[in-house]
Amino acid sequence: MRWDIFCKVVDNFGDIGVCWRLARQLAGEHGLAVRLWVDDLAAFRQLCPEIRADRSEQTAMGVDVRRWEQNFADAAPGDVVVETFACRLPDTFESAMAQRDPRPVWINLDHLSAEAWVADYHARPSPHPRLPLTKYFFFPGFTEQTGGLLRENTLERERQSFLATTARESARARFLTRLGVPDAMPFDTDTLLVSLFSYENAALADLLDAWSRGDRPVLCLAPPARNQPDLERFAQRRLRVGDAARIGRLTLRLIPFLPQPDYDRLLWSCDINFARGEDSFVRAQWAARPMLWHIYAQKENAHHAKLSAFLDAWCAGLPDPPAAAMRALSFAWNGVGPITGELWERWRGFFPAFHEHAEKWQKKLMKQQDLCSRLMQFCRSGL
Ligand code: TRH
Repeated sequence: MRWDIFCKVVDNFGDIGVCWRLARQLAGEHGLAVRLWVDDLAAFRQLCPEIRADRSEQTAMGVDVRRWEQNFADAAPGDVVVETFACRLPDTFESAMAQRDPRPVWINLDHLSAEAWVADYHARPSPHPRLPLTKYFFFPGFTEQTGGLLRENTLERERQSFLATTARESARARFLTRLGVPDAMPFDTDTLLVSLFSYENAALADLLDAWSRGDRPVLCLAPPARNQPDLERFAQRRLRVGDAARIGRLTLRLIPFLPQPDYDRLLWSCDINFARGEDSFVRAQWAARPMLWHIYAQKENAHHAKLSAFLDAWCAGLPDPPAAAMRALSFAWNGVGPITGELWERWRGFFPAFHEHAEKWQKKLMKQQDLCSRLMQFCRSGL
């Protein structure tokens, strides 16, 4: 089968993050011919440094990567066409799809949510207003009734072998050294290693303050992100990649923005991960560590219901006190109420319970079929 995936980078890295992961998996694990159309190769290059932003055609990791130009040149559609996040295909391409025999299976890969309505809308058809084409809405999700989550089939094996030893010469130690994190050694101290990837966040100063005053040292590794002005305001200095600032018991270190597979290694290495958006949020769950989610803000606080639905799912099976602490800190991190030192300490007090629960949650999700396999099954049934 030949697949076409269309990616419009609206903002940030989530659009290309998801598309690139899907494309790589379809090509690498399933041996499919995948053509990935991307309108912003500079953003793509951040996640995959081998991408050349000046090339209109190139191959990366077995994927045929094309720049999606405004004036879209004619191209013959493949057997499956994946439009991502309602990015709207070029008119000429839609016409070519309608003329193809057989017509391609047309999918819109939508956003991830744990809300209950997702199961009802998943895999629903939507006829084209003019052309003899039907688009199917494919919704990622956390249950068997949805499209599932992106997960490579070697992911857990790689994570396990990465964490196999805790000695200085372990893969984790080598990785952190390569990142230029000397202060992460040795690992036998009680320092909490935290990764921080978020949007600008008014609660960040309160959180950093709680860390700097806490009774346990915190080493926070932050790749460049929209929260950098917040970090610099707190550190009272400019921060460049490689810089570290010490404030009380907190060490704040700016690390480079990593290629996608290395970002997984960072998540596997840390005790707590702050993730955001969609793809990093899912990867933090595969890392099986306690995690806090900075959700992408939507109009009229629509994201609050989305956050709540996820917390309901994640906290199921946790006793009430840690579940309440998780909800309180998660909402405060997303702008509902301040983060106080007391709130943070209460959350941290449940850290062992969260760790155990994050492992259970990961195992439970692992038992489900991954998104790529569900998508392929769905498309095969329509061909
Ligand atoms: O970047 P995000 O906020 O992206 C999105 C977009 O805003 C999108 O429009 C919106 O719809 C969606 O959020 C909800 O967050 P996300 O989804 O986590 O994407 C980040 C990607 O960047 C992910 O694939 C992981 C990757 N990444 C790296 O490869 N290296 C890094 O160092 C880091 C920090 C992230």
